[in-house]
Amino acid sequence: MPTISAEPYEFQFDPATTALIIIDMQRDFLEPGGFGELLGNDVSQLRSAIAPIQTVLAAVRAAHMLVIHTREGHRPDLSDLPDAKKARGHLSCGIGDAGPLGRVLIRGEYGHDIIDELQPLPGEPVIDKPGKGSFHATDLHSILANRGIKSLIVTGVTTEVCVHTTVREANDRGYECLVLSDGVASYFPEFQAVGLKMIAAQGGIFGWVAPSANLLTVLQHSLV
Ligand code: TIU
Repeated sequence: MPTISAEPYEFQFDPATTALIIIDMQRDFLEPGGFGELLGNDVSQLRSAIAPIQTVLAAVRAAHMLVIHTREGHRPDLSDLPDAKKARGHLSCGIGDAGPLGRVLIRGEYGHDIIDELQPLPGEPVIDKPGKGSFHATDLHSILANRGIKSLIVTGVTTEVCVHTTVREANDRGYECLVLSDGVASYFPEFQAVGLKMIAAQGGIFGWVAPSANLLTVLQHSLV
């Protein structure tokens, strides 16, 4: 079984039962004018995750492993948008409103889609999720179960919001999660650091953490 050097101890996985999940690498979070910037964030903070995810994505595709993409967003009629989420932050331009990248966080809009660098290939499932977690109100668990997936390699944004929520949901559903420390990013450097610590602390209370290089070394060897 391939074994990756990780915190708090080695992560063992079978590529046939492991999926890469790329969480919410959308223009709305990474590009100026999107939801992330409208919330008051410096969106340039998230760009560090792009290159590591690109490299991992290529290696995982070459290993014929399952790749899952997620996008946070809502139906154009806002029927899946809780009042509490719409109201949060008292934004003058918030979810559903017309913004520089189209209607903010709305499915089908330019800002809602995945950044050019990480566009899905045909056949790779894209999970449209209304919440922060990737399991809530989606068919992700069903798709993973039907493919016999037991472990997740987790990347995307933001570390302490959608990545954490998804890892916590996955952990309670019995998945083993390896979070790639350079493949996730936060608008807040201190949240990035402590968010990663919180996953691997207490013997791996939510999962494992490792830099993408540790995964790449193992994938390259297991392909030879
Ligand atoms: N605001 C923030 O940090 N994140 C989100 O709203 N969504 C995700 O993390 N995808």
